[in-house]
Amino acid sequence: MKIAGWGEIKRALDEVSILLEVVDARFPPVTRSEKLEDLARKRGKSLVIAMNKADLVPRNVLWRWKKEVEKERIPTFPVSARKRLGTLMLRRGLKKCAPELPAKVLIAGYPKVGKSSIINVLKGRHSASTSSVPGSPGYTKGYTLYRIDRNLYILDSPGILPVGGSPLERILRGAELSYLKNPIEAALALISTALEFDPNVMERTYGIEGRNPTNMLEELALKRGLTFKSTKEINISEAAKKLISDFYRGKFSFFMIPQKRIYDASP
Ligand SMILES: Nc1nc2c(ncn2[C@@H]2O[C@H](COP(=O)(O)OP(=O)(O)O)[C@@H](O)[C@H]2O)c(=O)[nH]1
Ligand SMILES: [Mg+2]
Repeated sequence: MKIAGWGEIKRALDEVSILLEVVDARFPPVTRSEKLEDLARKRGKSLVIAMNKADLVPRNVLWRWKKEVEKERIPTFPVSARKRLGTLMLRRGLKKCAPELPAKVLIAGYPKVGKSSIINVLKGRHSASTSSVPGSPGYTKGYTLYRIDRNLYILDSPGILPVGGSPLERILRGAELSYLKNPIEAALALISTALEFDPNVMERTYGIEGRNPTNMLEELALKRGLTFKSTKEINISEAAKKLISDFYRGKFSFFMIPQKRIYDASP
């Protein structure tokens, strides 16, 4: 998928009155983009956060995150596009934040947070099919404007936010596997952070016990028969990729809790 340039995002922001930032409810602080939020703020746009994948986080933790983010006076809505939960509240919240109606909203966020899924739920089965933005001069090519109802329109960007940060942050932000320079380092960071928030996650997912991420990754390679053909030595790099792709598919999952040391921001 194409990476959106910041210039393109700025032009899209100029077309709307609200930015709907979609974050992952399991890792709200890591999946917020400070740069994106700053751009909206500087342009005087309202910011609303949707914490998607709320089905993967216990309700009390969701409410604690919501309270935490709302300390910054940012309206925050836990939603689950998959379970169709919270989307009515989100729709109402967006209209409440609108300086005038009908309102246009730019939806943005890191890859795989569920932007497309949210649009699908919001526009509903019976709504008109998607249309390209008609030749209005300011619009960036490839953007699609969805009509949610007579007072609400959502603008979707064809590109994804550039993913940066530490190897762990890149994974939590949904970077493509091929963009990870060192999958082993990234997988080890993922395991140790996951264990910190959920000591049983490796046992539950793979039946692997222990506390040492390196040993656990080796055991995963052994269990899955991931070895080099020639030498029969275990292939840790393949085990790392397997773990990361399991994480992307939701097979390996955990969530963060406010106030605990949030994550290891190692380079
Ligand atoms: N568990 C869960 N998974 C979701 C939810 N919303 C989206 N997903 C999954 O997350 C992945 C990325 O979703 P997508 O809408 O394509 O994300 P986008 O890249 O931000 O547009 C897909 O596999 C979805 O099925 C949700 O509310 N809960
Ligand atoms: Mg999408």
